[in-house]
Amino acid sequence: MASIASKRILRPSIRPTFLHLYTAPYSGCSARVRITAALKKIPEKIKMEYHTIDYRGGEHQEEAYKKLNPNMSLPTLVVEYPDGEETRSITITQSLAILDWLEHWFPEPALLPSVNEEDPASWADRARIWELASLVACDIQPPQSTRIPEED
Ligand SMILES: N[C@@H](CCC(=O)N[C@@H](CS)C(=O)NCC(=O)O)C(=O)O
Repeated sequence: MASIASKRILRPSIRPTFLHLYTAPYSGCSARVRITAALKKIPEKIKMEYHTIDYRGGEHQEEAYKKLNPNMSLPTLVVEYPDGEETRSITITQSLAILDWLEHWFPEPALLPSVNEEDPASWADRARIWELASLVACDIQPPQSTRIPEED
């Protein structure tokens, strides 16, 4: 009798095939994604194209970019993957979400220390990285953004 496992229809594995990273030279949020891509040597592992947006010239507020990222912020990552004969894509905004996606698909070298359940110091180490990343991305950078109007 055939086992249940042998009856399972396995899909061919779907993997990302092309990354488009939209960044700007003076954007710190973009820089952390570019630095991560360089650290993980991602352009050597997958086709990748960098698209430089003229942030100071307001290109991130133009319709073409707004369609990609309605928040009109940088960075944005577009991931292409095959689906049968078609090429589909997903779009990821927010630098920390992009870093998390890159960490999953390109785990080496790791951005986050792994947690050893026997070792509370390792719990703290991983949390510390999230604290620092959140401090910059959520507490420090937003007030500096030109998207937030200055008080009169
Ligand atoms: N929390 C967002 C912040 C994105 C953000 O504010 N990016 C800046 C550049 S560092 C931006 O695009 N600002 C647009 C503007 O000021 O109009 C992230 O981490 O991606």
